[in-house]
Amino acid sequence: MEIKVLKHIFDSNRERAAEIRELLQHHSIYMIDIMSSPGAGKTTITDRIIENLKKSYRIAVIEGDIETTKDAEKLSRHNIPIVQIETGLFRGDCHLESGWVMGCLESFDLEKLDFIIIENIGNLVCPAEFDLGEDERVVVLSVTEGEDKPIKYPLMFNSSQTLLINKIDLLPHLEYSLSEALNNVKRTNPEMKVFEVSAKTGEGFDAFIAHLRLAIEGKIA
Ligand SMILES: Nc1nc2c(ncn2[C@@H]2O[C@H](COP(=O)(O)OP(=O)(O)OP(=O)(O)O)[C@@H](O)[C@H]2O)c(=O)[nH]1
Ligand SMILES: [Mg+2]
Repeated sequence: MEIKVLKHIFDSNRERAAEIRELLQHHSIYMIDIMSSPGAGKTTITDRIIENLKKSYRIAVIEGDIETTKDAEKLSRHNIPIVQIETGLFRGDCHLESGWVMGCLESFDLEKLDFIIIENIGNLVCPAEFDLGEDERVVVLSVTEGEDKPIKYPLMFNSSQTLLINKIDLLPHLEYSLSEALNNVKRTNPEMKVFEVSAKTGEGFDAFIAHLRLAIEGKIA
Protein backbone atom coordinates (compact mmCIF):
# COMPACT_ATOMS: atom_id res chain seq x y z
CA MET A 1 0.00 0.00 0.00
CA GLU A 2 2.77 2.45 0.94
CA ILE A 3 4.65 1.61 -2.24
CA LYS A 4 1.50 2.35 -4.25
CA VAL A 5 1.13 5.78 -2.64
CA LEU A 6 4.78 6.65 -3.28
CA LYS A 7 4.49 5.51 -6.89
CA HIS A 8 1.42 7.71 -7.29
CA ILE A 9 3.32 10.78 -6.01
CA PHE A 10 6.18 10.24 -8.46
CA ASP A 11 3.86 9.45 -11.37
CA SER A 12 1.73 12.54 -10.89
CA ASN A 13 4.86 14.68 -10.42
CA ARG A 14 6.25 13.35 -13.71
CA GLU A 15 2.95 14.02 -15.52
CA ARG A 16 2.84 17.64 -14.34
CA ALA A 17 6.51 18.05 -15.27
CA ALA A 18 5.72 16.91 -18.80
CA GLU A 19 2.89 19.47 -18.98
CA ILE A 20 5.31 22.17 -17.79
CA ARG A 21 7.81 21.21 -20.51
CA GLU A 22 5.07 21.53 -23.14
CA LEU A 23 3.95 24.89 -21.77
CA LEU A 24 7.51 26.28 -21.71
CA GLN A 25 8.14 24.95 -25.22
CA HIS A 26 4.96 26.65 -26.44
CA HIS A 27 6.07 29.99 -24.94
CA SER A 28 9.79 29.54 -25.84
CA ILE A 29 10.91 29.97 -22.23
CA TYR A 30 14.13 28.47 -20.87
CA MET A 31 13.92 27.32 -17.23
CA ILE A 32 16.70 26.26 -14.85
CA ASP A 33 16.42 24.62 -11.45
CA ILE A 34 19.19 25.62 -9.01
CA MET A 35 19.82 23.07 -6.25
CA SER A 36 22.35 22.74 -3.42
CA SER A 37 22.71 22.12 0.27
CA PRO A 38 21.56 25.00 2.53
CA GLY A 39 23.77 28.08 2.25
CA ALA A 40 25.90 27.00 -0.74
CA GLY A 41 24.97 30.25 -2.49
CA LYS A 42 21.81 29.70 -4.58
CA THR A 43 20.27 33.10 -3.84
CA THR A 44 23.55 35.00 -4.27
CA ILE A 45 24.08 33.20 -7.60
CA THR A 46 20.49 33.92 -8.70
CA ASP A 47 21.08 37.59 -7.88
CA ARG A 48 24.22 37.63 -10.08
CA ILE A 49 22.48 35.85 -12.95
CA ILE A 50 19.64 38.39 -12.90
CA GLU A 51 22.09 41.31 -12.70
CA ASN A 52 23.94 39.98 -15.77
CA LEU A 53 20.95 38.99 -17.89
CA LYS A 54 18.09 41.34 -17.00
CA LYS A 55 18.93 43.82 -19.77
CA SER A 56 18.85 41.07 -22.41
CA TYR A 57 16.00 38.83 -21.28
CA ARG A 58 12.66 38.98 -19.46
CA ILE A 59 13.29 36.97 -16.29
CA ALA A 60 11.09 35.58 -13.51
CA VAL A 61 12.02 33.68 -10.36
CA ILE A 62 10.34 30.89 -8.40
CA GLU A 63 11.72 30.78 -4.86
CA GLY A 64 11.38 27.68 -2.73
CA ASP A 65 11.81 27.81 1.03
CA ILE A 66 10.41 25.84 3.93
CA GLU A 67 9.87 29.01 5.99
CA THR A 68 10.23 32.78 5.36
CA THR A 69 10.24 34.93 2.23
CA LYS A 70 13.80 36.20 2.89
CA ASP A 71 15.32 35.05 -0.41
CA ALA A 72 12.48 36.54 -2.46
CA GLU A 73 12.90 39.82 -0.55
CA LYS A 74 16.65 39.85 -1.36
CA LEU A 75 15.86 39.61 -5.07
CA SER A 76 12.97 42.09 -5.04
CA ARG A 77 15.32 45.02 -5.90
CA HIS A 78 15.36 43.75 -9.49
CA ASN A 79 11.65 44.47 -9.98
CA ILE A 80 11.00 41.24 -11.84
CA PRO A 81 8.15 38.77 -11.20
CA ILE A 82 8.99 36.56 -8.21
CA VAL A 83 6.76 33.91 -6.66
CA GLN A 84 7.63 32.33 -3.33
CA ILE A 85 6.63 28.77 -2.50
CA GLU A 86 6.72 28.31 1.28
CA THR A 87 6.45 24.54 1.75
CA GLY A 88 5.98 25.04 5.51
CA LEU A 89 2.43 26.12 4.63
CA PHE A 90 1.82 22.64 3.12
CA ARG A 91 3.75 19.71 4.59
CA GLY A 92 7.07 21.42 5.20
CA ASP A 93 8.56 19.45 2.32
CA CYS A 94 12.30 19.60 1.70
CA HIS A 95 11.90 19.84 -2.10
CA LEU A 96 9.67 21.47 -4.71
CA GLU A 97 7.13 19.49 -6.76
CA SER A 98 5.98 20.13 -10.29
CA GLY A 99 2.36 20.83 -9.27
CA TRP A 100 3.49 23.83 -7.21
CA VAL A 101 5.73 25.05 -10.01
CA MET A 102 2.77 24.82 -12.41
CA GLY A 103 0.78 26.97 -9.95
CA CYS A 104 3.55 29.58 -10.09
CA LEU A 105 3.70 29.48 -13.89
CA GLU A 106 -0.06 30.13 -14.02
CA SER A 107 0.49 33.32 -12.03
CA PHE A 108 3.07 34.68 -14.55
CA ASP A 109 2.29 36.32 -17.87
CA LEU A 110 4.24 33.73 -19.87
CA GLU A 111 3.96 35.77 -23.08
CA LYS A 112 6.27 38.29 -21.42
CA LEU A 113 9.04 35.91 -20.27
CA ASP A 114 12.20 34.38 -21.80
CA PHE A 115 13.89 32.83 -18.79
CA ILE A 116 12.75 31.40 -15.44
CA ILE A 117 15.04 30.59 -12.52
CA ILE A 118 13.83 28.18 -9.83
CA GLU A 119 15.71 28.27 -6.52
CA ASN A 120 14.96 24.89 -5.00
CA ILE A 121 14.98 24.16 -1.27
CA GLY A 122 18.43 23.71 0.28
CA ASN A 123 18.95 19.95 0.25
CA LEU A 124 21.18 17.61 -1.77
CA VAL A 125 18.81 14.64 -1.58
CA CYS A 126 15.05 15.09 -2.17
CA PRO A 127 15.03 17.84 -4.85
CA ALA A 128 16.95 15.51 -7.19
CA GLU A 129 14.01 13.07 -7.16
CA PHE A 130 11.40 15.53 -8.43
CA ASP A 131 11.37 16.55 -12.09
CA LEU A 132 10.07 20.12 -12.31
CA GLY A 133 9.94 20.30 -16.10
CA GLU A 134 13.11 22.38 -16.17
CA ASP A 135 15.47 22.54 -19.19
CA GLU A 136 18.60 22.43 -17.07
CA ARG A 137 19.48 21.40 -13.54
CA VAL A 138 22.26 23.44 -11.98
CA VAL A 139 23.77 22.07 -8.79
CA VAL A 140 25.88 24.34 -6.59
CA LEU A 141 28.67 22.96 -4.43
CA SER A 142 30.52 25.40 -2.21
CA VAL A 143 34.15 24.72 -1.35
CA THR A 144 33.36 24.73 2.38
CA GLU A 145 31.31 21.52 1.97
CA GLY A 146 34.22 19.20 1.19
CA GLU A 147 35.31 17.37 -1.96
CA ASP A 148 33.27 14.19 -1.46
CA LYS A 149 29.69 15.39 -2.03
CA PRO A 150 29.43 14.21 -5.67
CA ILE A 151 30.08 10.61 -4.61
CA LYS A 152 27.98 10.81 -1.42
CA TYR A 153 24.93 12.29 -3.16
CA PRO A 154 25.23 10.74 -6.65
CA LEU A 155 21.60 11.22 -7.77
CA MET A 156 21.88 15.00 -7.42
CA PHE A 157 25.06 15.06 -9.51
CA ASN A 158 23.91 12.41 -12.00
CA SER A 159 20.62 14.10 -12.73
CA SER A 160 22.09 17.60 -13.16
CA GLN A 161 23.76 18.93 -16.29
CA THR A 162 25.74 21.77 -14.75
CA LEU A 163 27.83 22.24 -11.62
CA LEU A 164 28.90 25.51 -10.08
CA ILE A 165 31.76 25.13 -7.62
CA ASN A 166 31.07 28.26 -5.57
CA LYS A 167 32.93 30.37 -2.98
CA ILE A 168 36.32 29.93 -4.68
CA ASP A 169 37.33 33.27 -3.09
CA LEU A 170 37.67 31.25 0.14
CA LEU A 171 40.17 28.74 -1.28
CA PRO A 172 43.27 30.47 0.15
CA HIS A 173 41.79 29.94 3.64
CA LEU A 174 40.88 26.26 3.23
CA GLU A 175 42.54 22.92 2.76
CA TYR A 176 40.34 22.09 -0.19
CA SER A 177 41.50 20.13 -3.21
CA LEU A 178 39.72 21.33 -6.35
CA SER A 179 41.28 18.49 -8.34
CA GLU A 180 39.91 15.90 -5.91
CA ALA A 181 36.44 17.47 -6.13
CA LEU A 182 36.66 17.49 -9.95
CA ASN A 183 37.74 13.84 -9.99
CA ASN A 184 34.71 12.94 -7.87
CA VAL A 185 32.46 14.84 -10.26
CA LYS A 186 33.98 12.96 -13.23
CA ARG A 187 33.43 9.63 -11.49
CA THR A 188 29.78 10.43 -10.83
CA ASN A 189 28.85 12.32 -14.00
CA PRO A 190 31.54 12.58 -16.69
CA GLU A 191 29.24 14.70 -18.90
CA MET A 192 28.74 17.45 -16.34
CA LYS A 193 29.68 21.03 -17.32
CA VAL A 194 31.65 22.58 -14.47
CA PHE A 195 32.20 26.27 -13.70
CA GLU A 196 34.37 27.45 -10.81
CA VAL A 197 32.86 30.68 -9.48
CA SER A 198 32.60 33.12 -6.64
CA ALA A 199 29.14 34.61 -6.34
CA LYS A 200 30.65 37.10 -3.91
CA THR A 201 33.37 38.54 -6.17
CA GLY A 202 31.91 37.57 -9.56
CA GLU A 203 35.02 35.57 -10.50
CA GLY A 204 34.29 32.85 -13.07
CA PHE A 205 30.80 34.14 -13.88
CA ASP A 206 31.53 35.29 -17.45
CA ALA A 207 31.78 31.71 -18.71
CA PHE A 208 28.63 30.60 -16.87
CA ILE A 209 26.64 33.60 -18.10
CA ALA A 210 27.85 32.93 -21.68
CA HIS A 211 26.66 29.33 -21.29
CA LEU A 212 23.21 30.52 -20.12
CA ARG A 213 22.93 33.06 -22.95
CA LEU A 214 23.59 30.35 -25.51
CA ALA A 215 20.98 28.07 -23.92
CA ILE A 216 18.33 30.80 -23.69
CA GLU A 217 18.97 31.94 -27.28
CA GLY A 218 18.65 28.33 -28.42
CA LYS A 219 15.18 28.09 -26.84
CA ILE A 220 13.74 31.47 -27.81
CA ALA A 221 15.08 31.42 -31.39
N1 LIG B 1 32.73 34.04 0.60
C1 LIG B 1 31.65 33.78 -0.13
N2 LIG B 1 30.43 33.77 0.44
C2 LIG B 1 29.37 33.51 -0.34
C3 LIG B 1 29.46 33.22 -1.74
N3 LIG B 1 28.24 32.96 -2.21
C4 LIG B 1 27.39 33.08 -1.18
N4 LIG B 1 28.06 33.42 -0.05
C5 LIG B 1 27.53 33.66 1.29
O1 LIG B 1 27.01 32.41 1.77
C6 LIG B 1 25.84 32.64 2.56
C7 LIG B 1 24.68 31.83 2.00
O2 LIG B 1 24.40 32.30 0.69
P1 LIG B 1 22.96 32.18 0.04
O3 LIG B 1 23.04 32.73 -1.34
O4 LIG B 1 21.92 32.72 0.95
O5 LIG B 1 22.83 30.59 0.01
P2 LIG B 1 21.54 29.72 -0.37
O6 LIG B 1 22.05 28.47 -1.01
O7 LIG B 1 20.58 30.53 -1.14
O8 LIG B 1 20.95 29.38 1.07
P3 LIG B 1 19.51 28.70 1.42
O9 LIG B 1 18.49 29.34 0.50
O10 LIG B 1 19.29 29.02 2.84
O11 LIG B 1 19.68 27.23 1.16
C8 LIG B 1 25.60 34.14 2.55
O12 LIG B 1 26.18 34.71 3.69
C9 LIG B 1 26.34 34.60 1.28
O13 LIG B 1 26.77 35.94 1.36
C10 LIG B 1 30.78 33.23 -2.31
O14 LIG B 1 31.00 32.99 -3.50
N5 LIG B 1 31.83 33.50 -1.44
MG1 LIG C 1 18.57 30.88 -0.78
